[in-house]
Amino acid sequence: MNDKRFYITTPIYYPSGKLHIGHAYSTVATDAMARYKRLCGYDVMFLTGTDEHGQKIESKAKEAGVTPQEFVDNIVAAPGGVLDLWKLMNISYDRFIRTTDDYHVESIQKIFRAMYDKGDIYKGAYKGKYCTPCESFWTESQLVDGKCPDCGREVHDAEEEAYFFRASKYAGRVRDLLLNTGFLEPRSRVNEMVNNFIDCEGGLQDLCVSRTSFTWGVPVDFDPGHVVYVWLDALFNYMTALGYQNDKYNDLERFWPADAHFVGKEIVRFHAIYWPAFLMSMELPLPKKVYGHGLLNFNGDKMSKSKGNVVDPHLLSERYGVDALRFFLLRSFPFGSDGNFTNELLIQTINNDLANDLGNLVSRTTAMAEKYFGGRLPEARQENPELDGSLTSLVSGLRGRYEEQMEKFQFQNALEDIFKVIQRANKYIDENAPWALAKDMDVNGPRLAAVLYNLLEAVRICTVLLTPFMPESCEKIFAQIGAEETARTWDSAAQWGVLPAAVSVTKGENLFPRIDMAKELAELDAIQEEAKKAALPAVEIEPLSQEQVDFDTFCKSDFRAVKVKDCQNVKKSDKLLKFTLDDGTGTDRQILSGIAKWYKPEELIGKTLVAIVNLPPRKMMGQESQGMLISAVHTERGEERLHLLMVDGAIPAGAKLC
Ligand code: ME8
Repeated sequence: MNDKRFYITTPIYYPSGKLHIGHAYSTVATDAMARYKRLCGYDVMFLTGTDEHGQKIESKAKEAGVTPQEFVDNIVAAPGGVLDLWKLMNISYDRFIRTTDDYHVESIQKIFRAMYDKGDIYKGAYKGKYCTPCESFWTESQLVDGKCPDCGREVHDAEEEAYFFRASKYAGRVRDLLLNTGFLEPRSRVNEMVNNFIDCEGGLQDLCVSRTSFTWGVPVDFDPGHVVYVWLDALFNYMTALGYQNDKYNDLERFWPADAHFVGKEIVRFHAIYWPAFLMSMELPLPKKVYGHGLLNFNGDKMSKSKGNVVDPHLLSERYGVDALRFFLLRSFPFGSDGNFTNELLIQTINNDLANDLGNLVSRTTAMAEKYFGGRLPEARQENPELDGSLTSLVSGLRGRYEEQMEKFQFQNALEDIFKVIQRANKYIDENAPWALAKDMDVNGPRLAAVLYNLLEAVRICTVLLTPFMPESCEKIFAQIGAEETARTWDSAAQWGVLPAAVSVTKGENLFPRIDMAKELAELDAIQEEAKKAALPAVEIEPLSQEQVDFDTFCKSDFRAVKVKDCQNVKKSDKLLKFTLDDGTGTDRQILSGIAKWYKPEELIGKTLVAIVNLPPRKMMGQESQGMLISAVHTERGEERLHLLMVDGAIPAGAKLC
């Protein structure tokens, strides 16, 4: 059996809505790492999944009028859901766990009981704020302006019976783990964790690990009414998915402890403090590393559904191809820091790196091999150490440099090393001017063959190393440059001259077409605008007035049915319409109304409207308005809407409305 093993995980996603590009970021990075390790010959276990319990899911399901299980099934397994997205993005996970899977639920119950039996979980009271209408507990810090973050109403002090985990007991060991080992990376996150949560006033607090105010969770089997806190439930997925406390799988011995948990920086706290403390309590080996990657913002702003600025990985994959998107995510942002996603950066990266550098190199090389040698290089080659050395020496150290960066999860640097070679190879074409050599094939044929062979070798080695990032495109490149299986391996990436001397080359499709930046940006902006609008409330109405009006005052307002005899636009005004109205008195009444945005004059002639007729007359654009037409106003997806109040034509002009 292969004794090189590697276990890597992504966070398991909270299926409360559609996944966005930030979610895809963790998973694409984990996938690249898993593929890299497989390339290096490791037996890899790559785990991902979904974290399906908790109050938020319960209330979202309620809003949607479905059961929580139906709600999560719809997001995880339905078309366009999480499983589909990972398939689309070529995520090569080996196992997918859902925390609602029976085996996981049973395992969590056993773990909870074991911690309780050991005395590490005890019963106490959870003190917090309570919102009665929402039946929700909140901590002080969750409140918005001291009010319920869900409904905005007053909250009051309350206590809920709850189980607590003795995190405080493990504070010293966790502190030591963080400060004195390489457990948490990047190192910059270590001090933040220690200072804020362990060395803070009061030290590391015990953690509330059960709730009674909702039911969508793993039930505590020895105390009905309690469900297990969602983070305890979720974190243990990394072990239950290997068979810990269940018979479903039997991979613990082989894969635990995990080699790396990739997680976004905002959930480092759970992975770097509570997760090791739980494992210490269960006397289990600790994972080797937690890596807290940065978050992606959009145009400098946090991505959020309510702002309508979440970037949709389905849409981008469709427009640019999955590989281009995967590549962009890992090429453009250093993994440990936050990144600012912009459409310009995306298109620029695709155009510069993929279309200009890599795409050009592959298409120029294969096109020349076809043009000058009919696709098959002659074996007679004439090397020129002076001219070839700068390319071959750069290529020969590439695998080592790449490996060093990949082992540190520095994907951006690993790609940078590859692209230095690609750029060098493009320069090598210009320096050697194959088109000039081709003018006299009798003399220069062997030299030209050497130039093209060297280029193919450079492309091959870069492609082997790019495979974890762009698996499909690399397959296509291998096919174009005639690289068989043996020329696609990790070992072959450290060897020069693996392609056969008489290699066969076929120029294929253009792998990365250039994108017209201006046109594309305009289209993306339009899509973005639509998304923003869609995120706004469908209908917004003005809150009801709190101020009361006494009956007599109200009765003074004289509302009448008025029939439109004529209606015209007012010169020099794009807002006003001028109405000539029959108000039943026999004398025409003129009213001006700022509704030109919503109505064309001819639509209104003959209609019966409602007007208040005893307002003092006022001048608008030099013309007198004798009253006001009544209309209904509201906002729809951020846009103001107006409808004139129209009444049945059977109501005679002048009829009083009261
Ligand atoms: O946190 N940029 O689930 P989740 C980069 N269920 N990464 C982002 C991101 C962004 N804008 N937004 C989210 C959870 N992520 C828990 C995990 S693990 C036992 C339980 C990342 O769906 C986020 O940091 O809210 C996290 O790593 C992952 O997406 C899942 O987030």
